[in-house]
Amino acid sequence: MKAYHFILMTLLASVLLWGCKHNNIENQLGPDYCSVVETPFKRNPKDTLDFAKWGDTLSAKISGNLEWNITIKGRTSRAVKRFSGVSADVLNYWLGETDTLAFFAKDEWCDMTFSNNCQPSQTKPVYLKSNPNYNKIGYLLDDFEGKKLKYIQGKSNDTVSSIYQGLDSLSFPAIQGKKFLRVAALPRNWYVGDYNMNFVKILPNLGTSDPNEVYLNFLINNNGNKTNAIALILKETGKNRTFKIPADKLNGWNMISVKLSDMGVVDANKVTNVIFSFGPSEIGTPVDFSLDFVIFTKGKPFIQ
Ligand SMILES: [Ca+2]
Repeated sequence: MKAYHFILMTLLASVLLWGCKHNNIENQLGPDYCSVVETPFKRNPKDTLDFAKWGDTLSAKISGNLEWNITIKGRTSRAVKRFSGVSADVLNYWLGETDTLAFFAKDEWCDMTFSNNCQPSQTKPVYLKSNPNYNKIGYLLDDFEGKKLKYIQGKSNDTVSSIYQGLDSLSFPAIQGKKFLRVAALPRNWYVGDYNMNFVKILPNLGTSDPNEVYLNFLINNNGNKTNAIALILKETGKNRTFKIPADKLNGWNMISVKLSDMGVVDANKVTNVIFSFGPSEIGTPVDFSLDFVIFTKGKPFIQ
């Protein structure tokens, strides 16, 4: 009986101890335990954000390694960017990236919200004094802003006159800035022409030459035309690396991101040209598409 009592008491004690411990854990997760040590926005009280001279856009300190979230929403653009983490120190540098096909823009008011499990969320309005500097986010080849009307080199004389670039919105409004490249033609042949961007090397601009780390991103719109045939070509020391853009499946503006290694690139730093080559999918059918915001990014696509 004594042994039975001993075992029973031990079990009871274990259950009680586990219960106390369990309550302690619960208390640690509760609102009494965690608190905000340093108010969000205290170190950055300005309500104007200039990406040309950016610093930390939001900082806070919480009393433990707890989950936090920052959400930035553009009132005009409807662009959204979210950051999250688990830490006591929150120090966030926002460069103007977006998680959406909408882009943050100069002269826009945004609402920046900080939330965690400790306190009700806090929101601060922030005015964007400048456009994001995309060369801090990646390596921008072209966004067609500030460009003048220019013909693209075409093969057939009868099509060249109807190919143009840099026009304001037309019937297909821009979603990045105000301008984009539009190619429109009714060609006689399969091949209409190409738009060729040559540039200085990727490595000094992006900090890597690993093709597994480099993505090429671009906005493309088929302008409601299903008979575009567009290929993306990367020139890597004389070799052509080709990706067929699924132009017939596009709907409105789309962002396409391609990892360079998936195109067969061996050394990203040896890529010297990005070429968009275009024509009709059937002879006698039109070509009409728009292109914008061609940017290399490191480690991840521009929009994840
Ligand atoms: Ca643009």
